[in-house]
Amino acid sequence: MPRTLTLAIAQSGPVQKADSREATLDRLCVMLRDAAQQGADVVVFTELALTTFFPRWYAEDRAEMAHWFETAMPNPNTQRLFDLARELGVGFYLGYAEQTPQGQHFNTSIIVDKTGNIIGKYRKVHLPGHADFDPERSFQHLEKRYFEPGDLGFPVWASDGFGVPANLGMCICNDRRWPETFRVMGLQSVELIMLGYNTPSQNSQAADESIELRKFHNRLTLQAGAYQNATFVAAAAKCGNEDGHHMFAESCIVAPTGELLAVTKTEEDEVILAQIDLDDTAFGKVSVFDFARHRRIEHYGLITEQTGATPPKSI
Ligand code: ING
Repeated sequence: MPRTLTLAIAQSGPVQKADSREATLDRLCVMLRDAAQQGADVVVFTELALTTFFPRWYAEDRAEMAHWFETAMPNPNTQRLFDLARELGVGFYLGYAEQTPQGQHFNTSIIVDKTGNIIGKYRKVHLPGHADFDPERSFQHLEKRYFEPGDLGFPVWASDGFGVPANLGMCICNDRRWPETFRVMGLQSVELIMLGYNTPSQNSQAADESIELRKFHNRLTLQAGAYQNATFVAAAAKCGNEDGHHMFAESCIVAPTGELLAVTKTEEDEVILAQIDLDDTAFGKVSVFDFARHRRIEHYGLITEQTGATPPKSI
């Protein structure tokens, strides 16, 4: 019995610093409705989908950034997204800035099933950039200033919350650059990894790095992660020009073979869809990436024994 799903990406165009949460929520609801009308079972929104990418802005006092964070989820502003999704019978992935009751701050995402229940939560583990103002950079990337590293690991949920039994995983943006992200979920038999990203078109430390190279790195990481773990990957960008800072798009849905199934064409709010069969993840998991048969963990110790690279042993 095939396990088909209609998977949608809801790519967000730019969200300006001055844009209200309400206006941004309106845009997400429009895309949710559009995706549902095209038959979507699940919609993947982006990283920090409710606000501008505020880690580009420096604040000496972190308390000045508090208004970018959600202290509850759902909350009075986002409840209507949950209600609409339940009414339309669509599940979704949503990225947002989380402030916990204990006062911790995370770059967070959730999976919500078709009845509006939160299946799972993920907190971004790999925080790029820096914690202090860096005058050497052409722009700031202060995720290490405003967020703590995620403390939930890389869970995978066995759920039929999207209408068919599926092993669901999540990550966020920079996580996709680290193969460990995908492999830890691959070792939990993940079949669909959802993520959002806000990726600047420029390298703040290397002005000569082309946007084409940065877009290549995006596809490379997503396609490799999908192929090497025999899983679907769905990645939703926030893109376009936010207050003079450009981020590229190319949101995409990747097959377990690593092939691109759908890619966005604009740098605006855009919905793309693909009909997928989660059973298509099975062949890779029992052949080239049959981990139990092929992996040799006795040789992998360095991956978790050390954090940074060390010089090679001298012969
Ligand atoms: N953004 C970027 C990303 O990982 C980045 C930061 C870009 C890091 C390019 C390294 C190279 O896509 C976020 N939000 O992580």
